[in-house]
Amino acid sequence: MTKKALITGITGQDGFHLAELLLSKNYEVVGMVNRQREELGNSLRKDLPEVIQVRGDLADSTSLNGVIAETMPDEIYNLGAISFVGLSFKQPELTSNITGLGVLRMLEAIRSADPERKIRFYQASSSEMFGKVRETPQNENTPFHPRSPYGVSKVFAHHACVNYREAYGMHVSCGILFNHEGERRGHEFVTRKITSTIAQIVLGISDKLVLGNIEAKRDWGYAGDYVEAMWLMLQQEIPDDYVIATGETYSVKDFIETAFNLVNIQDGIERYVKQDPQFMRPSEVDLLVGDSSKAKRILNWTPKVGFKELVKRMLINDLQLQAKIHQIDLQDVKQIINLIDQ
Ligand code: F7E
Repeated sequence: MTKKALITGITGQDGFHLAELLLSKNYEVVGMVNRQREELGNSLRKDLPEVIQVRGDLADSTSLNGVIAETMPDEIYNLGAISFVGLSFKQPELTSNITGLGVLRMLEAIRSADPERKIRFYQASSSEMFGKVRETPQNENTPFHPRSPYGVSKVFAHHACVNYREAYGMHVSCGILFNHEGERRGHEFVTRKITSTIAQIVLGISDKLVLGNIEAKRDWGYAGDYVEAMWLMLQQEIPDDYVIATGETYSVKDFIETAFNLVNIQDGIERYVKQDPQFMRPSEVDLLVGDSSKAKRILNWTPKVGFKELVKRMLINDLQLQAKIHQIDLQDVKQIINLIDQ
């Protein structure tokens, strides 16, 4: 029988990768889109026309009740959130409402629509919950110490999920995902900002890369690998929480250096990187590195794309994209791409 999945945050990076994965497994995929993301919904319609789009908003419980009652999916993946940590400092209430309370609204909507507890629910928890880390590497038992309104909201949502699982016997699993990037990453996130700007520098369109704190270290994986873990979690009979990470950590500076090296630019940091306090955060997460051995043991999940390969993919994609936007002959760019791809 065809399974039906409902994805919130379908217009984001993970929504795309997950929808693609589920469609390849013959799921019927329903994506929830809110009014602000309608334009992105239209472009998703071109990329993945098989996805059925429904209107709904994590800020509005009436709409969530309606979407769940109408679709009655087998699986729900809650990827919708205000997910940019920097913005969460400027809009803490909005972030708490969507990223935190939105999850509670979702859980309540499922609880009343599905008394038989058939629906399986995935919550996108985040390594940002570890914040000022209490131990390294971080695993499922590491205490949380969030450092941003985003992290605080994710902790609230995570605890709400555990509580609904324990209190009402709901099939709720949380993936504590470390940073995951790729060709579809939003331009506000640091990896995409770096690869798209370096692509512009290579093509002579830009001459500086303006950033905040480049000493921060992250455990960076590939988004396409991470959505597989989400799906695996919901295939388990027993719901649980899992850390999803590569187990390797690199600084923002390492990411920049790797990207400059790939395009053969020497002293790229000294020549092009400028610091601007507007990109610094009032409180920073200095170091993240995850221990995903539980996911390996129980889900048989391991990441496939390593750090250098991730930078390569993002850089090649941005070179092609920038060439297209600025009407630069792709043949000229091919030489640089071949260099990166060696
Ligand atoms: O920042 C530093 C910044 O915004 C990474 C989200 O998906 O992963 C992501 O959160 C680091 C931070 O991601 C700039 O201060 C320096 O230390 O790319 P990011 P994030 O904050 O780690 C987690 C797992 C999530 O759950 C989130 O939703 O880079 N940094 N200069 C900068 N960051 C940005 N964005 N822009 C800069 O110019």
